Amino acid sequence: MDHDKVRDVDPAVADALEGEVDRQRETLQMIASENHASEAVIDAQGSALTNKYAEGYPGERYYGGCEYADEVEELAIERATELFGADHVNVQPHAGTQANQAVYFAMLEPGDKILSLDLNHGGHLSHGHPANFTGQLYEVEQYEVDAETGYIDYDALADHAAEFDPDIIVSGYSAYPREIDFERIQAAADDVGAYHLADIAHITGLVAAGVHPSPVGIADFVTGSTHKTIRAGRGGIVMCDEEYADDIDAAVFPGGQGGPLMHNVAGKAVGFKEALQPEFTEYAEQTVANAKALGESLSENGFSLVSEGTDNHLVLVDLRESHPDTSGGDAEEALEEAGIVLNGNTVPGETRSPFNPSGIRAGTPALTTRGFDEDDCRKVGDLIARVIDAPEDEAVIEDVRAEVAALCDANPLYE
Ligand code: DSN
Repeated sequence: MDHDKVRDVDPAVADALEGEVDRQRETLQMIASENHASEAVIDAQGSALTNKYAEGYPGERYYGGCEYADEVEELAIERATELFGADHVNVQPHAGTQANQAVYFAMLEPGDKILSLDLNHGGHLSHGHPANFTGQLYEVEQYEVDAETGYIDYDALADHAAEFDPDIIVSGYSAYPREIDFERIQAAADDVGAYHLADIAHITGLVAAGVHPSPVGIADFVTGSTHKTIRAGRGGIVMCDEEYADDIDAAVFPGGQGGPLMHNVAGKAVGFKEALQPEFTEYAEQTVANAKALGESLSENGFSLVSEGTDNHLVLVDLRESHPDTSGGDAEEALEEAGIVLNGNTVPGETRSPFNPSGIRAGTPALTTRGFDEDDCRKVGDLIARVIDAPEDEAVIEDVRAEVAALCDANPLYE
């Protein structure tokens, strides 16, 4: 993967782009929301469609010259429809947050009520955080995971909904390692006449592959990102029943966005085609098996996992008991030095600042893309433990970095 044409014009940017490819090749990408898109997806995203304005929808654009933009968007829609089985799919949102924004803009008025999971318990900024437009435009209350088990307490959620009477309940999370029972959340929404938005950003690929139950056909609205567990390049999607299709389309464009990023829509089309292949199901199954193996290894090394394990692509480690003097930020920094890239993360009952929280979140989507299996992920768990047990020991860091390099060499990327 070279950047010769960039280099001819701008060597400084070419150096940075090539440095980034090497960084991804030579270190372990374990940020749970990241993955490695195929070169085909990257090629589509780097195409001449970046030049094209195509405001509107296929066959109804506000600009001429949209025949190929139409073709690409229709393919993306067709493939997403086949993957997820939704009545209606809009593939234009620039990201998951813009997909959520479209649902709120279509269905809510300012001041309406959102019930969603607290950020420290695994929620997302766009679900009502005060720093986000959702926290500023709407009245927000938040549910939590059970303090003992780390699982969503569906009865408490239903009680909270009965008390708060929200206009919309948001399910789907950014740092929740367990299967989500969309039917129970739908039942809580039905009881109070609220809409249900299932934001499957993290598990889009697992849902597409049938490895996690789908909210499509249960929740009123399903939003997702296209670059996490599904490898269709950066972006978002919204799905809904036909009855909401026009409202959602109008809320995406012109409601919240101008011209769609057609090069990214092309990436989505290619990535969705890849996800329709039988190998993608194997990939999604392996991603979950790898996360379970990673979790087991970390537990055996004395770490405490929120909910004691995982059903999906990520584990959330609470460092407070096992390593009270090491914050998630300290752990993130030492691990990065050793070639293991993940993020410090807040945990339920967080006692530190979100800038330097008490946990780390680790995911297996990217490792699985480059061919890691359960044995490799157990080994990665051991390496993480060695670093966090001695975050300031340069000899340990150096030794782990060499082992990371060997794992990377054995599982090459972008050859
Ligand atoms: N920033 C993403 C994550 O890391 O989970 C969510 O948008």
